[in-house]
Amino acid sequence: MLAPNPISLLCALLLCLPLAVIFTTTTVPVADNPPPPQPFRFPPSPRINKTHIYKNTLNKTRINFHNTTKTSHVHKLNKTERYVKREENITVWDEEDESLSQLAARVNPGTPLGRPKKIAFMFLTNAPLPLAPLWELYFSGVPKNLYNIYVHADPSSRYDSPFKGVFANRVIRSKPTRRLTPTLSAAARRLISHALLNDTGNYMFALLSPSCIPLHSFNFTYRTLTRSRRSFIEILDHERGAFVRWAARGNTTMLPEVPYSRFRIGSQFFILTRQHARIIANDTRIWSKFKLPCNSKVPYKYTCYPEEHYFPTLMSMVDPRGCVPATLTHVDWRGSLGGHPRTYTLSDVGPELIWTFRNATPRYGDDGMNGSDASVRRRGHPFLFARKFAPETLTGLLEIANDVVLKD
Ligand SMILES: *[C@@H]1O[C@H](CO)[C@@H](O)[C@H](O)[C@H]1NC(C)=O
Ligand SMILES: *[C@@H]1O[C@H](CO)[C@@H](O)[C@H](O)[C@H]1NC(C)=O
Ligand SMILES: *[C@@H]1O[C@H](CO)[C@@H](O)[C@H](O)[C@H]1NC(C)=O
Ligand SMILES: *[C@@H]1O[C@H](CO)[C@@H](O)[C@H](O)[C@H]1NC(C)=O
Ligand SMILES: *[C@@H]1O[C@H](CO)[C@@H](O)[C@H](O)[C@H]1NC(C)=O
Ligand SMILES: *[C@@H]1O[C@H](CO)[C@@H](O)[C@H](O)[C@H]1NC(C)=O
Ligand SMILES: *[C@@H]1O[C@H](CO)[C@@H](O)[C@H](O)[C@H]1NC(C)=O
Ligand SMILES: *[C@@H]1O[C@H](CO)[C@@H](O)[C@H](O)[C@H]1NC(C)=O
Ligand SMILES: *[C@@H]1O[C@H](CO)[C@@H](O)[C@H](O)[C@H]1NC(C)=O
Ligand SMILES: CC(=O)N[C@H]1CO[C@H](CO)[C@@H](O)[C@@H]1O
Repeated sequence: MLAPNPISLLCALLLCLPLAVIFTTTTVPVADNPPPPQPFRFPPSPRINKTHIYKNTLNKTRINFHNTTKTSHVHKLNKTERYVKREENITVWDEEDESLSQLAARVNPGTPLGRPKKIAFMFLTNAPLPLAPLWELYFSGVPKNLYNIYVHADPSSRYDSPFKGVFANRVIRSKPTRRLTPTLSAAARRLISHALLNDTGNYMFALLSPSCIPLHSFNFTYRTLTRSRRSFIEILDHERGAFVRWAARGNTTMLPEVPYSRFRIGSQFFILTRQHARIIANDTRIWSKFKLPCNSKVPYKYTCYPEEHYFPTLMSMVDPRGCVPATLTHVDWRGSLGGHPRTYTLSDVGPELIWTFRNATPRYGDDGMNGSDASVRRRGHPFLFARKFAPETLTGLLEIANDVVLKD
């Protein structure tokens, strides 16, 4: 399944996409005593001139869409060669990423008063966005000052046509991404940094994949997110297999920054407040562990999903109460295969499927509260997105878009 056939978009799509959280609640023994949570506060923002560092980054992002896989066209590589090429050392996080990140950490923590808050839609992809026409409908007629779109597009993938419409010129400077490596979390951090630096109006930061669909109108989602002061990020403790995931880089490597008792697991697809986006951009301590490569031996090799570990662990350490510990991106892990959740095909698509997602309730994890808190009783947040939808579902989704998918 990992054979990197650049011709097959579907295959490319599957490759990038995540990843198994094993949703079972078996208790795992706690390894040690957790240190007290780190204090959570911002120093005053220094006045910085970001122009000279930031100016050049968005513009270098233009992907040479037709030339990226040139070598593989000239020499027809066999399967082994393609595999080796894919696995060549790829950059996880370099100095450029780090300076951008540090710059982003210093942006204003608040959005400007008197102007509407914006939602940053951050698409993490290694394929053209097959469901783009549905997203076009989603954004059509929406005032441009209510949202921004950012795309991280793996430059080693092939893109037959450039991103168009609302996605045109929204590709950030991107680097290769691979499953089972920290490159997916690095890409998400890169998106966060860009979104922080690009617009002080960005209030919520939603991570999406090319197989995600919206489940409500833009208006509904906008209202839900701009009224929240908390992030939506799944934070699960005591997941089955957590120890192996934690120990994937060696069973003492994460220490002392990330003791096993502080390790958390959750869906890659989060929606973060500006404050939390800034914390992630500023973090070097916890990232220094999660960006390390995993042990290439079984079983560690196949438990290397830092994008499902780094963000929940960091948020749980710095500000659990600032998080609703659930993802608002619906997914079905029943009958998952090879670390991939259920992928809906054209025959699955219909009004009932959308209604089922809307009636479902998120699974709430660990937010450092005891269950007696009022905010816990008020739970029952709506799913705003769902995955995974195969490219072929587009026609079915467009048919029901106006009457079901985008109608509240
Ligand atoms: C910021 O830096 C750029 C390039 O170094 C310079 O042209 C610009 O004048 C500076 N702006 C401020 C407000 O200092
Ligand atoms: C591909 O690259 C060549 C040079 O390497 C350039 O001349 C050509 O214009 C490029 N094609 C496209 C479509 O960018
Ligand atoms: C692929 O190419 C490599 C080196 O060119 C060669 O050693 C290997 O035997 C080839 N594999 C197959 C399956 O043809
Ligand atoms: C990848 O990096 C390792 C360690 O830095 C090195 O030993 C290896 O030769 C590199 N592989 C390639 C294909 O560059
Ligand atoms: C944000 O991105 C848009 C589109 O690339 C660009 O026009 C705008 O100048 C950027 N804003 C800043 C502050 O970089
Ligand atoms: C969104 O809501 C605004 C006012 O609340 C309305 O003017 C606009 O038509 C709505 N857009 C859609 C697509 O429903
Ligand atoms: C950690 O790894 C070492 C060597 O790989 C092993 O001997 C030890 O039992 C492991 N400890 C735990 C707690 O798994
Ligand atoms: C960034 O992290 C450093 C420690 O690594 C901390 O001293 C500083 O206050 C943080 N800044 C922000 C804006 O969170
Ligand atoms: C949760 O409950 C335990 C005992 O029931 C108590 O010691 C602890 O302080 C509580 N934690 C919070 C965050 O309220
Ligand atoms: C100097 C430069 O190349 N500017 C370009 C940066 O990117 C925007 C949008 O892609 C272009 O409009 C600018 O011309």
